[in-house]
Parts: sequence; structure tokens; C-alpha cells
Amino acid sequence: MLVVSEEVREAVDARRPVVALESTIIAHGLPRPRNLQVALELEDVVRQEGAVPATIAVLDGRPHIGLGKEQLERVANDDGIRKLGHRDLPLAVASGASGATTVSATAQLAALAGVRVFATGGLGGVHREWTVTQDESADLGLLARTRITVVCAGVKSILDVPATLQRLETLGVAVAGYDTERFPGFYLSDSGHPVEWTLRSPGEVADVMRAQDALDGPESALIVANPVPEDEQLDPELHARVLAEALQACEAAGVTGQAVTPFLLSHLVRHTDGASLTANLAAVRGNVRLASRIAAAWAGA
Ligand code: PSU
Ligand code: MN
Repeated sequence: MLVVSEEVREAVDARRPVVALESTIIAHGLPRPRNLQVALELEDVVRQEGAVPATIAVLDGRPHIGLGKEQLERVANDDGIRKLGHRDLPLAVASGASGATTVSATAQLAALAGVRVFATGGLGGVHREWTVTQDESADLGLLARTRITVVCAGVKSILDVPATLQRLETLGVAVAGYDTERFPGFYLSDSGHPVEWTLRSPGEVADVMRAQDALDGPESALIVANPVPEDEQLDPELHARVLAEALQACEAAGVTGQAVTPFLLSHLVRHTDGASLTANLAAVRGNVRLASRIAAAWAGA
């Protein structure tokens, strides 16, 4: 069922470090043509750190673990590429559809392929106005039942961050700050909320992963929340102002469901003159680098 690239298969079999990368950020989270450059650049970061990148997407109904350049180009440039959460996977597979995978779908496929470490930008979570819309990303529920380590810059700041943290607690998903006592705020280094646990090296993260396995509890994830460096974050005042406008524009345009997150992200890029994109990329790059080091510690390198 899975199409695992030769490079990824060899690395997984030999227990060498592998890092899963999602494709929704490429297809629906970043503007063209920057998205393709970023996809290639992120794979380079993984390689520079001595790990193997496994970008994940569904092409013509087949889930791919590890994409070649032409396949990355398709994900970045094809207008027909859908956005696939984990619930969409069987529908895409059976109908031969092509789609980019969100955190939930990527985590499910990575775990199936034996890849334990995954890097992204910001997780999905509980949206603001949840009491009205009931919009909560499927990322959270899937991470409650998938044994994977996700390195992220917290959850997207377009969300209700405290509600998301509360939901993660209820779902029993482990959360640790990386070298910080504050939960990161995606574009911002600090979301304004604390984290209860702090890990300070890739080796410490790998120790937690081993403890998860040894305890044999529910097959849940470990979230490693890695802040964007303060000198690369989006200006907090600009962030607050433009985010408020974006949320209003989203409501006014009647955007709902899967389209909400891409709408808000692209609104922020356009109304910050690209500054939100710069901060987003700095966060993702840092996460990919750290994930590569965690994968190396996990592999025992
Ligand atoms: N992180 C980013 N940009 C993105 C996303 C994450 O920096 O576009 C994507 C992820 O794929 C995540 C998805 O799983 O947004 C969440 O979408 P939704 O809120 O519809 O579940
Ligand atoms: Mn949603």
C-alpha cells in the first residue's frame, strides 16, 4: 500500500535517522513559488544534519513516504492537490486521488512506515469561536493515538491556544518545551502560556521516547514545542493587529472547514508584507533541524 522511497526504506531498515515532513504546508500553507523552494530547502536541512528526509503525500491514490523532485513539484504546483487529514486517507486511496497530508495524515502514515520523528510548523488545534463552530483540528485526536514525536513551534497562533493546550491535556498527549518554560506561539517565541516540562537536548527527548515505549501506555505522541528564535519572530504588535483583521475577514467571507487555516495563513502573509512568512519559515527550519538531531539521538548515533 505504501510507496516508500528506496532511500527512506534503507534508512528505516538500518535504523538510521529519518525525519518525516508534511506536505500540506507546501501545497496549502505557503505561497507559490516560494513553497517549492522551501520544500527542497527543508529536505536539505535534514540531509545537512545527517538524516534522511521523508516528505509524505498521496499521489494517484498511493501514499508516498519520501518524494523525488518531480513529485515535490507536483505537490507544490498542481492545482488539483487536495488537503488530506487522516480521515480522508481511505477516500483518497480508494478513489485514486492526490493530496497533501496534514499533520494528522502525515503522522499516521509516518508511524505506519516506521518513522518516529516528524517536523512541521505549527500544529492544528482548537479554533477561536469553538463554541459556535466546533472547529477543532483532527491533528489533536490523531496525536492522542499515534506513537510519534512531533517537533513544532507550538500550535498556529490563529487558534485558541489555551483551549488547545487544555484539549491536549484531556487527550493525554505529552507536551514539552524545548529549552523554554513557555509554550511557543508559532510566529511568536512565546504564546503567553507556560509549559509544565522542559527538555534541553536531543538526548533528553530520546530518553522520553524510550520511556514512553517502556511504560506501554496508550499509543500517544510526544509534542516537542520549539520556539522560533526571538530575533526572527513576527513583531507581536503587528501579529495581534493583522490576526484580528484576518479572523474578521474569514468570518465575513464565510470561510469554513478545511479552508479556514489556509485562508488565515495567506491573509497574514499578504497583510504583513511577507513578515509572517519569514517568521513561519524560520520556525519550520528550526523545527526540521531539531527533529533531525532528535532522530539521530533516537537512532543512537
Ligand atoms: N503548519 C504550518 N503551515 C500549515 C500547517 C501547519 O506552518 O499549513 C497545516 C498542517 O498540515 C496542519 C494543518 O495539520 O495546517 C491544520 O489544518 P486544519 O486546521 O484544517 O486541521
Ligand atoms: Mn479545522
